[in-house]
Amino acid sequence: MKVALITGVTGQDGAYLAEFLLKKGYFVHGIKRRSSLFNTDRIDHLYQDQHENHVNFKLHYGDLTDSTNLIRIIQETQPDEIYNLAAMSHVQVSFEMPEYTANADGIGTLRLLEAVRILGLEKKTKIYQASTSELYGLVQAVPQSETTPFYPRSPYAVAKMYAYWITVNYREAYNMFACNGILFNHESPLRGETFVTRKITRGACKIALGLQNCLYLGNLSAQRDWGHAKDYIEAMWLILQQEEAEDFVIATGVTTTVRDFVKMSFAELGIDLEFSGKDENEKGVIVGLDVELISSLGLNPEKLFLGTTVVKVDPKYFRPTEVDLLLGDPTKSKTKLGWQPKYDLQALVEDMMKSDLHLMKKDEYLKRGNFKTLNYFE
Ligand code: NDP
Ligand code: GDR
Repeated sequence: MKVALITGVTGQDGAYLAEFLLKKGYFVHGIKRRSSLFNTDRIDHLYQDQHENHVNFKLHYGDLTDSTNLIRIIQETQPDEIYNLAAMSHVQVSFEMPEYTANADGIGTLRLLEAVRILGLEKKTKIYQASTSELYGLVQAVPQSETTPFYPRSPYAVAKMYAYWITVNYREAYNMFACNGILFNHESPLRGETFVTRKITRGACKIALGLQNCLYLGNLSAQRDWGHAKDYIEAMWLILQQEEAEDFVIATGVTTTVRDFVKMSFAELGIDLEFSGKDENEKGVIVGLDVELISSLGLNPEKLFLGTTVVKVDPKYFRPTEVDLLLGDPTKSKTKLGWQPKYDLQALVEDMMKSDLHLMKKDEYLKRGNFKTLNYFE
C-alpha cells in the first residue's frame, strides 16, 4: 500500500486529492492546523473512526511554520509521496500578511524538503510542490509555459517563487524526486468563499433569492485561465508517477475576464446582465429575464426587475499590484503526462452554480425560520 502525506488537506485541493488517493488504494495522512472551530468541513465525508480496523485515512495536527512537527510527522508516516498544498493562498491577503506568507509559503516548503533530507528519505519520498501561475505575474509572454520568465507581483507570489526554486535546488543538489506543478487558477464548489469565482457564484444565487442586493467586486477586467480542481488534482498525482522529476504547467489554455465569469454565472439563473461605465464606476445591470428558467429553478421571477444594478465595483478589492492576464500553455502536461481536463469553463460554472444554489436555498430556508444563517466575510 502506497503512503501519501498531504499538507493543506483541509483546503479545496487537499480534500479532492485525499478522496482521489483513497480511491486509488493509498493510505492517506493529512496535516491539519489546530483551530478553535472545526475546520474539516471539506473532508468530513472521508472521516474514519481510528478505533475501527482497516483505517486508511489519518489526520495529524501540524503547521508549516513548525519544523520539529514536520520532521516528527514525516518520521512517523514514512510517506512515499508528499503533496505540499498548505499555504496562505489568498493573494490579496498576502499584502496584509507578507511576513507570515513568506514564512508559511516560502520557508515552509524548505522545512518540508529539509525534513525529508534530515530523515534520510531522499530516495524514498517523492515531493509535489504546489506552485502557481502567479509566478508569471507581470506579463512577459502569453501563453505562459514552463520556460516563460517569472515576474511575481505579490508577497504570495514572491514566497511561492522561493518555494519553486528551493524545490528545483533540492532536486538538483540531492537528487530528490521533487517537482513543481505550476497550476493555473482552479475552482470548484469547494473553493474558498473569498476567491472571486466562488464569491460570484454565491453572490449571484443570493441575489436571485433576495438574500443580497448587490455584489461588490474589484478588477472586472482581470483575465484568468480557470479550470476545475477535480481535473487539476489528477495532474498532481500524474506528475509524481513519472520516471523523472520535472516541472509542469497545468492549465486549460483558455482565458476569460472576471466580468464574463459574472455574466456566465447570472446566465445560469436566467438573468442577463449588461456592463457599463469604467473602472470603479462600472456596474452590471439586469437587461433580460428568462422567466421560464427562473421558475424552473424554484426561484421567484417577480422578485427580479429589469434595470436593477446587481454588480458594483468597490476599489477596496483592487490590489496594490495586479496580475492582469494569465493564459497557460498545457502542451507539455498533455503530451508527457497524458493529462486531459474533463471540465471546460461552462461546465465549471454550471457545477459551481448548481452547488451554490442548493446551499443558498438552504440559507434562505433557515432565514425564513429565524435560524442563524451562513455568514462569511468577504
Ligand atoms: P486553500 O486555501 O483552499 O487551502 C490551503 C490549505 O493550507 C488549507 O488546508 C489550510 O488550512 C492550509 N494551511 C494554510 N496555512 C498553513 C500552515 N501554516 N500550516 C499548515 N497548513 C496551512 O488552497 P487551495 O486548495 O486552493 O490550494 C492548494 C495549494 O495550491 C496552495 O498552496 C495554493 O497556494 C496553491 N495553488 C492554488 C491554486 C488554485 O487556483 N486553487 C492555483 C495554484 C496554486 P486551513 O483549512 O486551516 O486554513
Ligand atoms: P488569484 O484568485 O488572485 O488569481 O489567486 P482570486 O480569485 O482571488 O482573484 C482572481 C482575479 O479576480 C480579481 N477580482 C477579485 N478577487 C477577489 N478575490 N475578490 C474580488 O472581489 C475580486 N474582484 C476582482 C482579482 O483582482 C484577480 O485579478 C488564486 C489563488 O488560488 C492562488 O493561491 C493561486 O496561486 C492563483 O489563483 C493561481
